[in-house]
Amino acid sequence: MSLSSNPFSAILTLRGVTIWPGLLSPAAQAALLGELRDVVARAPFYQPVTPMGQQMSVRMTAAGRFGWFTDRRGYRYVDHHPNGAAWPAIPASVLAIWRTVADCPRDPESCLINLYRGAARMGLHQDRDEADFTCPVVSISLGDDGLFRVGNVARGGRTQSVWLRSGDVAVMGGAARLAHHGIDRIRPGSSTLLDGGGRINLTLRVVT
Ligand code: MD3
Ligand code: FE
Repeated sequence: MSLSSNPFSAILTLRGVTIWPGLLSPAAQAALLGELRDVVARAPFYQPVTPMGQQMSVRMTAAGRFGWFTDRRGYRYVDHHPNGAAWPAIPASVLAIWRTVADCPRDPESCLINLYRGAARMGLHQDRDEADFTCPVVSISLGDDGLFRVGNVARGGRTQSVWLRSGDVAVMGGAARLAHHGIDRIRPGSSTLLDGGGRINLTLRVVT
């Protein structure tokens, strides 16, 4: 997949999170979406349930060796979809993005695929279900704009927000790897990329 012609023009740093606005050209976004359609055909979006028994507003699926999963038994990584099938492989174009931005000798073992529609949101949390925090987390945004909030490693304190737009890639490494973060809301109708609207976020992680 071809990335945008001049990806180095406008890198933004927010509390240690490096954002590459528009790293993926519209053509690259469309190609990526085509690969995701094949993944989702084999591993359909499902509605996760928290350990407290609440349905999450975000729908999820995954690719790679592991998918992040939650149900009443807790948060964890599992090697299969709730339908029993192994997760599909991470698409080659997604691995290419990781290798461009992650500055990590390892490839990601997990690509969580989050779908936000309507009032879906994700509250402030840390990503800490992984055994190794030395590689960054990489996030790829597709579709409608999402209001991303990032705070501190410790709970509480000030936060800062930025709209992530379709084609943006965010890298959370170093001290930012364990920062609290979340998605307050999406802006419905801000993109025509996805059939049926909404926002897809790919979150790439080394797990083991
Ligand atoms: C900042 N997803 O699935 S990705 C998640 O857009 C998650 O769906 C959000 O947070 C989404 O866990 C945000 C951006 C992101 C991911 C990991 C981070 C930002 C981060 C880790 C540390 C700091
Ligand atoms: Fe997260």
